[in-house]
Amino acid sequence: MSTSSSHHQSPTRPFPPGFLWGTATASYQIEGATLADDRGPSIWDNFSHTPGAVWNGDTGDVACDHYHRMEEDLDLLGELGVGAYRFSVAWPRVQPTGKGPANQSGLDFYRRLVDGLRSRNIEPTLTLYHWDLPQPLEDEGGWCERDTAERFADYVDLVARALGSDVERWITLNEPWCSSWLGYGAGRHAPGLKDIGKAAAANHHLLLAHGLAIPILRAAVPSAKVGITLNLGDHRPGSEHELDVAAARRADGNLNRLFLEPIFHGQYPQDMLDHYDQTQPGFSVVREGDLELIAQPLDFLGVNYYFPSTVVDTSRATEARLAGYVVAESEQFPDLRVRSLETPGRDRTSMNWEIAASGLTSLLVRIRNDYTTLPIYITENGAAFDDYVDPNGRVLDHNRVAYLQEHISAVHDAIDAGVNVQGYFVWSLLDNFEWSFGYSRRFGIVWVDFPTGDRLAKESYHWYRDTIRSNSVEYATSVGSG
Ligand code: IFM
Repeated sequence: MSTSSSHHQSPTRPFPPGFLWGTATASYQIEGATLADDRGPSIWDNFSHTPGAVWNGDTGDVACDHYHRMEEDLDLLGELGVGAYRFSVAWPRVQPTGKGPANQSGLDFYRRLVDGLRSRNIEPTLTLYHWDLPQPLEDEGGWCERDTAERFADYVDLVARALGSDVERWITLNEPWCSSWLGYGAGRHAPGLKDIGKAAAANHHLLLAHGLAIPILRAAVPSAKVGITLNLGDHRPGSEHELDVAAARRADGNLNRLFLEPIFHGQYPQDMLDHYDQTQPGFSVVREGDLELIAQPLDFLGVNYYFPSTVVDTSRATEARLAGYVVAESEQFPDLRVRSLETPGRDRTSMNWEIAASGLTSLLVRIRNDYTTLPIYITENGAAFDDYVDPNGRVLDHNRVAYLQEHISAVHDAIDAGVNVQGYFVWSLLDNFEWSFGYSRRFGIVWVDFPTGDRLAKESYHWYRDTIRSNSVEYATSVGSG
């Protein structure tokens, strides 16, 4: 592509040798073929077919049809030159009802994918759960029930035995905060419940599932590198007022500390336990010994970062408006008396997420200072923009290139500060099903023409290929890094 060389004229910052570059996707968002080869229904099939749940009534029925176009997608990865590819396995392909023996044709699909990656020298990074819970398990209470964690452990055993040492890195869960708090608390994700007590119970049972899976993975695949991927954020108070500082602490407690503290310190944060004390079942589902399971040693931490948040206490919304902010409802934290602020004029993505790469650096430094010195992989980072194919048949997504450059540079800042970051995965390889936003938000570095499924590499794909080749990034000087 003609534009690619011009990106590398400014001074560059080399990454350590062996730094792992990758891209990420997830099963329900790209595969389609939801009825193929005896796959069972998942909570996202049900939810997306519920009128009003997803923008435009979009579903994952066809998605990017990756199930049938895997070879083409493998070639895109090969030409990109990534060292690793992060994908997820759909539990209902492996166990159509969430229980019982493996469905061999489901496992065969992932075997072909793993072999296709290895033959291109791309390390498979496998996420075991990226939100597509088998619907029959939800019918029995889903993540509110302890039994679902036990069922997850059985499923992990089947996948680990089938794919074993051909998979380098294993990620137990993707973003358990979304599964629990968006799925059972805010009702914005499957299964669409709005029950804070259930969300808290789901939070714990997801972490328990992670804890139960670790020894199973280690037994089945002694060489396995095991980790978990969390979506973490950087919460800033909108003012120095004590109520706003406390609101930022509550948001941080819910999104970050409810996951980081049990995993790395073997305990739930007391302020959050106090906050959810009256909700039922809430954290009363925690049993003796659970936290020891959850806090078992890991080999790495996966961090997904997209945007920072500025928040105030609900009672201080008027003051925030007077200070020039736009005050938004905070659907993410329905019970926390928190409002999100938007600073007019700040660059935002088409998700309306503020662009501020410095939040990634400060988050990584904080993880190192407060939680762990384990290797960190940025298992997702990227941006949705209103892309289009221009009359010359190209997608010139300069805004995505700028976003990626700033954030990769922010990763470099963290490495310079001594944080042990060993890899970075762009979300996403392909435009795909963006959950409740359907196909209206494009995160890919490859354009997908829905519904024909044709792929077209965007400018950001070529830019990322050059970045991987040079193992370096330009100094970020542009907007949005404040
Ligand atoms: O598309 C999602 C992904 O499934 C999980 N992390 C955030 C992405 C963008 O919203």
